[in-house]
Amino acid sequence: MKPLSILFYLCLATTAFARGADRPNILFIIADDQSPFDLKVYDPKSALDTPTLDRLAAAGMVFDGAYQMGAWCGGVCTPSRHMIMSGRTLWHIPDKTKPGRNPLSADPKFVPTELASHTMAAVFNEAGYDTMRTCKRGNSYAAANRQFTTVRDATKRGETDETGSAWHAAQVLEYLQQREASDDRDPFLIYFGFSHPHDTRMGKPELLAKYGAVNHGDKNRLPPANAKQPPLPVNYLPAHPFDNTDMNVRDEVNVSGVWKNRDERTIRNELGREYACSENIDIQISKVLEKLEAMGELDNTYIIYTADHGMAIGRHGLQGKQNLYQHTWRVPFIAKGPGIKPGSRVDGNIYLLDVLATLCALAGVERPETCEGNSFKPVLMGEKNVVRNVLYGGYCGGKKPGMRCVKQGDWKLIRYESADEGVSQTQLFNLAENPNELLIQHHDPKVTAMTGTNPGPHQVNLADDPKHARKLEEMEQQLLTQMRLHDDPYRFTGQPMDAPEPEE
Ligand SMILES: [Ca+2]
Ligand SMILES: [Ca+2]
Repeated sequence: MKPLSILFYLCLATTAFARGADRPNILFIIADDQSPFDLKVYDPKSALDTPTLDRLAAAGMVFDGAYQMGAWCGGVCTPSRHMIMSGRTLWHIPDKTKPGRNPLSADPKFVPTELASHTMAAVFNEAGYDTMRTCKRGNSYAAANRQFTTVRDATKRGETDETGSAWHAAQVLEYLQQREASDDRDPFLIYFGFSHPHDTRMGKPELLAKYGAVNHGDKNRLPPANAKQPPLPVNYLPAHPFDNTDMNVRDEVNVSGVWKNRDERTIRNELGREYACSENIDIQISKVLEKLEAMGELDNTYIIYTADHGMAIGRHGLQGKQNLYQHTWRVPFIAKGPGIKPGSRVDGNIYLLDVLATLCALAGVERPETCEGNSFKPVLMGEKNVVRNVLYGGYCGGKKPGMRCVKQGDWKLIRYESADEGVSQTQLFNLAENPNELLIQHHDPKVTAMTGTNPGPHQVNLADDPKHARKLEEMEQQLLTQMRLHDDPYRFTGQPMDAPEPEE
């Protein structure tokens, strides 16, 4: 290379470095325990008001196919947050306990040692980003969280600004204030997490009143009925029709305000509390977005809104997050930023574990070798609709092998099995025709009288319908393929115990 051209490249490099401020900022917002179907962008009939998220969706892209891959423990948050931080799949992540509840967690063939130094904040620190986080404590990935340069974590589920969601927003606002005061132009990555609407859902009084709910804490009585409460979900059931392998997990039996109750008053009150907490989150997000706008940094910031997993609260007779129905397996996912077409909507077929690879691609940062996710930047840029065709989910926080699901196109298979209890159930749904995964129990006149739904004859579990025997077989095969691909250490009855090389 001639001296002149070296000088030219040096100048270019210096310019690129000086223009570090042009690299996009990232604001990653994550709620704790929120079903996508709570939000108007996913259910226009929902009573929940989230004007900030509605505006974000109108200015950005809404994903109809965003999923979290699952959990090997009842605290679904824990593996979900490990997958987000590391970009690794369900059986390839560590656990906070030893021995890990993921049977592969101690095997370096599956889980790299020193993984934390290749997680989100470590990667962006290395690239010259300023990294900051606020979120709940506990059921998280502590070693990855510590990598953020600024950490303001605390669990805030109270009914006041100091003890609730406003506290998390205050941490971000203070951080931005300091950034402004010091004229810091480095790009930032802010992980803006909330502790709500995870229970205990202590709503603020004015928002509870709006949704007709009370912070119910008396196990010996039911909360008052109130016409302002959100209606029962369309797929509400008074009980789950069978043992799903983890019916006695804490979320199903011991959440304050719900416990084992599935009556209309309890469920509608709890939904009101969930909505009160979620609207408060929306209000807090608006403060941060306004601040970014006032600082002139909003347009150069990629904003992602999501949740660590969905939630049942009465849907299918369940209360918690320990299931693989769409309301719980899916997550809300909205993205806005440079190059993203306003008002766009895609399937995406993404997992939360794809976020790290995507943020790296958006920021022009090299992704760590340990990251297994697919970048969905091509989806954000309008070049593609999906990043994969088949989706896999697993849950085994209770009995083993537990629950698994697979989705391809409109078809979804869920299997439930507990060898000890003799549980063995299979569900097959066509989600285009039965998007709420209605079962025969949803057709009971006592149930339809409560929900006001009028299910069609085909809106049932199709697994035992001989017309769909071939589809069932195809989906069973697809499930096995996905279990092999992801090194799922368990097998269901009828599946070979082999361990072939993962397919390309
Ligand atoms: Ca959670
Ligand atoms: Ca800085």
